[in-house]
Amino acid sequence: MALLAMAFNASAFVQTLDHSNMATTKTVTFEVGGKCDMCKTRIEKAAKIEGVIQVDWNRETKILTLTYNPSVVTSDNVQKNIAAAGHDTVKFRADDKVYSSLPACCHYDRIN
Ligand SMILES: [Cu+2]
Repeated sequence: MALLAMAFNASAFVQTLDHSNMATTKTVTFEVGGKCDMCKTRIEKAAKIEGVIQVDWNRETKILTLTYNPSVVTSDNVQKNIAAAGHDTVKFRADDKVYSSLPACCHYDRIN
């Protein structure tokens, strides 16, 4: 029983570290083209690559807030992955073919 409690506490501790160690995380914001809630899901899924801690895309402002570990991943890596999913970012333009294959409701105004 004591052993079980210890194992449980240990995993909770690791999780806390991931989110509170500010020295190793960086938060940036940048614009990402998108339109609806489907876009939000797609953008945030594409942004969640290794080293990304938290991601939130605001449908109204088109601003993505990204918290990541800069020793694992860069903002450019994340932006490239978002563009590959069909969404323009400030730095990378999505492939026209991928953009065209998005559902009609997702055809946002291109920003790049
Ligand atoms: Cu959409």
